[in-house]
Amino acid sequence: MLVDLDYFFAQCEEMRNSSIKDKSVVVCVYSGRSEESGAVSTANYIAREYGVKSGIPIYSAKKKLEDKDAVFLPVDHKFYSEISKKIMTILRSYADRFQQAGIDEAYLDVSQKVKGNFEEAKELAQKIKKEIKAQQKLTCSIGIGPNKLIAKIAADVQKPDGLTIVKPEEVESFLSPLPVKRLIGVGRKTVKKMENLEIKTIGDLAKYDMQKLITLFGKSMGAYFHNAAMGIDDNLVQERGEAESISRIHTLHENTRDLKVILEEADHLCEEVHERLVKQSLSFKTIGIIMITTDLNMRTRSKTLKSPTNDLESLKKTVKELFEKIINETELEARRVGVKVSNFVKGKRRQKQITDFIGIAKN
Ligand code: DCP
Ligand code: CA
Ligand code: CA
Repeated sequence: MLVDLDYFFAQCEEMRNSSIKDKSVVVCVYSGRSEESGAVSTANYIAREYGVKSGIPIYSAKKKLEDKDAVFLPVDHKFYSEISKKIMTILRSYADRFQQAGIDEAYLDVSQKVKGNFEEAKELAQKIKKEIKAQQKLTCSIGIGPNKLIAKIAADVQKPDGLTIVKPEEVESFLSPLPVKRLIGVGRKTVKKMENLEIKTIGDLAKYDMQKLITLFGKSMGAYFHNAAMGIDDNLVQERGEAESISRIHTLHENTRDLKVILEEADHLCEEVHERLVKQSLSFKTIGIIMITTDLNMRTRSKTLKSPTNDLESLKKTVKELFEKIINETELEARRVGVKVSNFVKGKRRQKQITDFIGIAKN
């Protein structure tokens, strides 16, 4: 799930001084150049009804609220950070895995806690909302989905004080009518570009030919847009300080170009890396090798698989391929060799889908 506090800075101000609750509250970043120069950081929902929102100039917010009962306050980051910290502590206690994603939002992987049951996840979310309300007097909006992408969009569709659950079988019907700008990475320019292609909704995008998207937006963005529109997202709820890759590197007994010697060592390294993966129940999509040659240059090669795996034999096989390649690309001997996996996915994977990434090899 994604938990996002409603109109956060402004709500903190309301909490601190409940007498402003029924007015328009506008939190401002004053630039100091003149009395009114600067921009709106955020506003409560009353002010939003008059068109006041993050990013607009303060003078324009003042104009919109000219004859309304409104309060303009300067940002107080220190105060919001303290509240944020307290809320994050509460949220963390409810999650199997936790990732703060901003001052007022966090991803909670609760899959194990609710045993994959969305009804139970909903109850858990209600409990979380209640606790935040009781402890900090703040409301939040929560989105629940089969992955981070869906959870984030779900949290955004119903605000404030919302709770939106999107079960796996509802992903398509949930996403398809939404405008493409709901997807992370689809900014104003991309919206324009897509509009010219008659792509307005996420459903339009999902139906659009992936190869064409790749031609238009590049390999990685094209594939991302396609997958995102289908509701596919393999990203892990990433605990802070947790490794984004696992690697092992070893100095050879003597410098060599003998593939047999190198692969023997590489196999060991694969086994060590694999052991750590199993312990953390992680699957990976990207496999890399490292070779430090006698000139002390570090050379790397990597390959991204079509779908995640945690299979030792696949790891060894790809590592072998990559070393065969790299050895042919230099005259020098290897001094140290390494194996690295990244692009993690938690636990067992769903069945492969035709829409999965095409394998991409890069250096
Ligand atoms: N913020 C900011 N400038 C922006 C956007 C946000 O200073 N352009 C600050 C103020 C917000 C906080 O970050 O309160 C959190 O941002 P959100 O995007 O989550 O927006 P809000 O919490 O204000 O509103 P919402 O209820 O839509 O989540
Ligand atoms: Ca928010
Ligand atoms: Ca936010």
